[in-house]
Amino acid sequence: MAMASSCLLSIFYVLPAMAADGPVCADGAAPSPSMFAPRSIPAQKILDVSWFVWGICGLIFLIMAALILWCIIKYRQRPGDDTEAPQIYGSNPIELAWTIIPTVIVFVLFLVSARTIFEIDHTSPPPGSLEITVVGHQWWWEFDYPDQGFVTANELHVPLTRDGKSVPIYLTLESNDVIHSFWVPQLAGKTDVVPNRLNHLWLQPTMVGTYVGQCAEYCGTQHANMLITVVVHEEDDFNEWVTNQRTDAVDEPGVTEGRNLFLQTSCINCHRIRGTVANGTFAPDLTHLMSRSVIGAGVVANTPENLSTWVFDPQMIKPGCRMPSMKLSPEEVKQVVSYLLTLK
Ligand code: HEC
Ligand SMILES: [Cu+2]
Repeated sequence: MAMASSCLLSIFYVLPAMAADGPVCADGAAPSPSMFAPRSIPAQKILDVSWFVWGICGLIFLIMAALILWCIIKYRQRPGDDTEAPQIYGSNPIELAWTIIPTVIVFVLFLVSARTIFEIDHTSPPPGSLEITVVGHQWWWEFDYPDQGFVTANELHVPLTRDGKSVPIYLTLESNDVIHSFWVPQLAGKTDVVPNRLNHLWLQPTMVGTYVGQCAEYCGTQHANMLITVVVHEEDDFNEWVTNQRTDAVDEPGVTEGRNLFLQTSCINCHRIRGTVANGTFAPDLTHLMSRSVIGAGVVANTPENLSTWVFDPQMIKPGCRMPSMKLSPEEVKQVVSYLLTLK
């Protein structure tokens, strides 16, 4: 039942982040939040077991529907026949059959599901894995790369291979506030993100590309705009991305006013920009803001216009989000945004 409903969900999911001219997979397919197009080892295993369950359930359905139809037709009331049908009380062979056969079927389903669960559930990182901590916040995602020494938001970047070998990605999921759920259907099963608890998720992509997902546990007003983008890179591109993320923000010339405004406003209490005094951890790390394609966890594309609207009043774009309008004048917004645009 749970499996059937999640399949339906994934078919009907609509993601605002999926622009028609957006990124594509290595095989040319547009990102789709469908578990029927797996691009990762655990997602493939989940699909395999779900086909198996669909198959058995489908077969039961066909047999039962055929039997019912046959009974309806064969034993229908004929004209002129008013006699009562024979009343049969109890039949041991029938009772046994409809107890034993379903028990065997359920047992087989149990064994097959349990095997898949054990294959997918890693309580410790598989050898050679890249470890990343995912922190759910109302209503955005924080991605910490402890071994690489940086933090980013909303866009998870991972390599396909390392030294020619496929890399397992081992996520540790934690929440900063309420229960969220991390779900990128093409890459792995849905896993809840629970306060005061560490959950783990293994994914191992099989194809370069961009994958979409979203928070799958109702977590407040902006739950629907808590989207996830996962970018799977070739090894070299990933290393380049990491090298860039590790650097501190550079002081570009020409944006001193905007920079000072940012550093003198309470932006710095919530946001971090490495290499400056801005040290907040309440909100997304902005050190490499412009390396991301979306803002507000996918609510809009990361364009200068959207950034201006956001800095002027984020509530216009994402009502209820945890960033207040900072009451900057249009001139100040322009200056701050020209500074933000240098955070490559
Ligand atoms: C009270 C804390 C707080 C303050 C102060 C604050 N922000 Fe934010 N900001 C947030 C939160 C929380 C988010 C994430 C909102 C979401 O996606 O739901 C955010 C998101 C952003 C984003 C989008 C980042 C991304 O990757 O999605 C930008 C840009 C931004 N803030 C700029 C600013 C600027 C500029 C200032 C100062 C003028 C500022 N913020 C002040 C809390 C704050
Ligand atoms: Cu959520």
